[in-house]
Amino acid sequence: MRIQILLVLVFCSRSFGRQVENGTRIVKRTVSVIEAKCRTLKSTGFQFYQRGNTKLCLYLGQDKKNYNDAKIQCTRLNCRLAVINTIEKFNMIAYIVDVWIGLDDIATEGTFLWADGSYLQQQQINDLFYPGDPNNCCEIRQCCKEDCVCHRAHGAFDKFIDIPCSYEKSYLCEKT
Ligand SMILES: [Ca+2]
Ligand SMILES: [Ca+2]
Repeated sequence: MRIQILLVLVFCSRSFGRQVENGTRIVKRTVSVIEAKCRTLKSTGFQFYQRGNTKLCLYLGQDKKNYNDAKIQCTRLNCRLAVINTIEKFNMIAYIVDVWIGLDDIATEGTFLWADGSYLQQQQINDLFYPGDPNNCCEIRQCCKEDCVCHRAHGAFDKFIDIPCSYEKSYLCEKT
Protein backbone atom coordinates (compact mmCIF):
# COMPACT_ATOMS: atom_id res chain seq x y z
CA MET A 1 0.00 0.00 0.00
CA ARG A 2 2.82 2.40 0.92
CA ILE A 3 4.60 1.58 -2.30
CA GLN A 4 1.42 2.24 -4.30
CA ILE A 5 0.96 5.66 -2.65
CA LEU A 6 4.62 6.46 -3.31
CA LEU A 7 4.26 5.50 -6.96
CA VAL A 8 1.18 7.73 -7.32
CA LEU A 9 3.12 10.64 -5.79
CA VAL A 10 6.08 10.09 -8.10
CA PHE A 11 3.74 9.92 -11.10
CA CYS A 12 1.98 13.14 -10.07
CA SER A 13 5.20 15.02 -9.48
CA ARG A 14 6.51 14.00 -12.91
CA SER A 15 3.22 14.83 -14.63
CA PHE A 16 2.91 18.30 -13.22
CA GLY A 17 6.58 19.19 -12.85
CA ARG A 18 6.47 19.51 -9.07
CA GLN A 19 7.27 17.53 -5.98
CA VAL A 20 5.18 16.84 -2.91
CA GLU A 21 7.19 16.80 0.27
CA ASN A 22 5.71 16.86 3.79
CA GLY A 23 2.51 18.27 2.31
CA THR A 24 4.31 21.29 0.80
CA ARG A 25 4.27 21.88 -2.93
CA ILE A 26 7.73 22.61 -4.25
CA VAL A 27 7.94 24.19 -7.69
CA LYS A 28 10.90 22.85 -9.61
CA ARG A 29 13.31 25.48 -10.94
CA THR A 30 13.55 25.20 -14.71
CA VAL A 31 16.92 25.95 -16.26
CA SER A 32 16.63 28.04 -19.42
CA VAL A 33 18.50 27.15 -22.60
CA ILE A 34 20.80 30.16 -22.27
CA GLU A 35 21.59 29.34 -18.64
CA ALA A 36 22.38 25.71 -19.47
CA LYS A 37 24.55 26.81 -22.39
CA CYS A 38 26.32 29.39 -20.25
CA ARG A 39 27.05 26.92 -17.45
CA THR A 40 28.83 24.65 -19.95
CA LEU A 41 31.02 27.61 -20.95
CA LYS A 42 31.91 28.57 -17.39
CA SER A 43 35.38 27.02 -17.65
CA THR A 44 36.11 29.30 -20.61
CA GLY A 45 35.29 32.42 -18.62
CA PHE A 46 31.60 32.98 -19.36
CA GLN A 47 29.29 33.89 -16.53
CA PHE A 48 25.51 33.67 -16.29
CA TYR A 49 23.61 36.69 -14.98
CA GLN A 50 19.93 36.77 -14.12
CA ARG A 51 17.63 39.31 -12.57
CA GLY A 52 13.91 38.59 -12.91
CA ASN A 53 13.31 37.43 -16.47
CA THR A 54 16.40 39.15 -17.81
CA LYS A 55 19.20 36.70 -18.55
CA LEU A 56 22.68 37.30 -19.90
CA CYS A 57 25.64 35.05 -20.64
CA LEU A 58 28.70 37.29 -20.63
CA TYR A 59 32.46 37.08 -21.03
CA LEU A 60 34.58 39.93 -19.74
CA GLY A 61 37.75 40.31 -21.79
CA GLN A 62 40.25 41.97 -19.46
CA ASP A 63 42.97 42.43 -22.08
CA LYS A 64 42.58 45.87 -23.57
CA LYS A 65 41.77 46.08 -27.27
CA ASN A 66 40.46 48.63 -29.74
CA TYR A 67 36.79 48.21 -30.68
CA ASN A 68 37.39 46.26 -33.87
CA ASP A 69 39.81 43.83 -32.23
CA ALA A 70 37.41 43.38 -29.32
CA LYS A 71 34.67 42.57 -31.82
CA ILE A 72 36.95 40.05 -33.55
CA GLN A 73 37.81 38.44 -30.22
CA CYS A 74 34.10 38.00 -29.38
CA THR A 75 33.58 36.39 -32.79
CA ARG A 76 36.47 34.01 -32.04
CA LEU A 77 34.60 33.03 -28.88
CA ASN A 78 31.50 32.32 -31.01
CA CYS A 79 29.61 35.28 -29.62
CA ARG A 80 29.27 39.02 -30.14
CA LEU A 81 29.92 42.25 -28.27
CA ALA A 82 27.19 42.57 -25.64
CA VAL A 83 23.85 44.15 -26.51
CA ILE A 84 22.95 46.04 -23.34
CA ASN A 85 19.82 47.73 -24.64
CA THR A 86 17.52 47.90 -21.61
CA ILE A 87 17.67 49.40 -18.13
CA GLU A 88 17.32 45.88 -16.71
CA LYS A 89 20.40 44.67 -18.58
CA PHE A 90 22.27 47.86 -17.76
CA ASN A 91 21.61 47.44 -14.06
CA MET A 92 23.00 43.92 -14.21
CA ILE A 93 26.34 45.09 -15.62
CA ALA A 94 26.41 48.51 -13.95
CA TYR A 95 29.55 47.69 -11.97
CA ILE A 96 31.50 46.53 -15.04
CA VAL A 97 32.97 49.78 -16.29
CA ASP A 98 35.48 50.88 -18.91
CA VAL A 99 34.41 48.18 -21.38
CA TRP A 100 33.30 48.14 -25.00
CA ILE A 101 29.74 47.07 -25.63
CA GLY A 102 28.23 46.14 -29.01
CA LEU A 103 27.06 49.52 -30.28
CA ASP A 104 28.58 51.78 -32.95
CA ASP A 105 27.85 54.21 -35.78
CA ILE A 106 30.83 53.15 -37.89
CA ALA A 107 28.73 52.42 -41.00
CA THR A 108 26.75 55.68 -40.99
CA GLU A 109 27.60 58.64 -38.78
CA GLY A 110 24.78 59.28 -36.32
CA THR A 111 23.03 55.95 -36.96
CA PHE A 112 23.97 53.62 -34.14
CA LEU A 113 23.49 49.89 -34.59
CA TRP A 114 23.56 47.30 -31.84
CA ALA A 115 25.55 44.12 -32.42
CA ASP A 116 22.26 42.26 -33.03
CA GLY A 117 21.52 44.56 -35.98
CA SER A 118 18.84 46.66 -34.27
CA TYR A 119 18.88 50.46 -34.22
CA LEU A 120 19.56 52.50 -31.11
CA GLN A 121 16.27 54.04 -29.96
CA GLN A 122 15.81 57.50 -28.44
CA GLN A 123 14.46 55.94 -25.24
CA GLN A 124 17.66 53.88 -24.96
CA ILE A 125 19.72 57.08 -25.35
CA ASN A 126 17.67 58.70 -22.58
CA ASP A 127 17.99 55.69 -20.29
CA LEU A 128 21.51 54.44 -20.94
CA PHE A 129 23.73 57.32 -22.06
CA TYR A 130 25.64 59.98 -20.21
CA PRO A 131 23.72 63.27 -20.70
CA GLY A 132 24.77 64.82 -24.03
CA ASP A 133 26.19 61.58 -25.48
CA PRO A 134 26.41 60.17 -28.06
CA ASN A 135 27.91 63.42 -29.37
CA ASN A 136 30.75 62.34 -31.72
CA CYS A 137 32.94 64.80 -29.84
CA CYS A 138 35.83 64.31 -27.43
CA GLU A 139 35.60 67.84 -26.09
CA ILE A 140 32.78 70.35 -26.17
CA ARG A 141 34.48 72.44 -28.87
CA GLN A 142 36.51 69.72 -30.54
CA CYS A 143 34.95 66.85 -32.44
CA CYS A 144 37.19 63.91 -33.19
CA LYS A 145 35.00 61.19 -34.64
CA GLU A 146 33.57 59.04 -31.90
CA ASP A 147 31.87 55.98 -33.38
CA CYS A 148 32.07 53.30 -30.70
CA VAL A 149 30.32 52.98 -27.37
CA CYS A 150 31.77 52.02 -24.05
CA HIS A 151 30.42 51.82 -20.55
CA ARG A 152 32.47 54.23 -18.58
CA ALA A 153 32.26 55.46 -15.02
CA HIS A 154 31.63 59.21 -14.89
CA GLY A 155 31.51 59.67 -11.18
CA ALA A 156 27.84 59.78 -10.28
CA PHE A 157 26.96 59.44 -13.98
CA ASP A 158 27.87 55.84 -14.68
CA LYS A 159 26.55 55.49 -18.21
CA PHE A 160 27.41 54.82 -21.85
CA ILE A 161 29.40 57.27 -23.96
CA ASP A 162 30.67 57.28 -27.54
CA ILE A 163 34.44 57.52 -27.89
CA PRO A 164 36.98 56.94 -30.69
CA CYS A 165 37.06 53.26 -31.74
CA SER A 166 40.88 53.27 -31.58
CA TYR A 167 40.92 53.55 -27.78
CA GLU A 168 41.91 50.37 -26.00
CA LYS A 169 39.42 48.99 -23.51
CA SER A 170 38.34 45.78 -21.87
CA TYR A 171 35.28 44.34 -23.58
CA LEU A 172 32.08 42.52 -22.86
CA CYS A 173 31.09 39.61 -25.10
CA GLU A 174 27.63 38.05 -25.03
CA LYS A 175 26.64 34.50 -25.85
CA THR A 176 23.11 34.23 -27.21
CA1 LIG B 1 29.93 58.93 -34.47
CA1 LIG C 1 31.13 61.25 -26.64
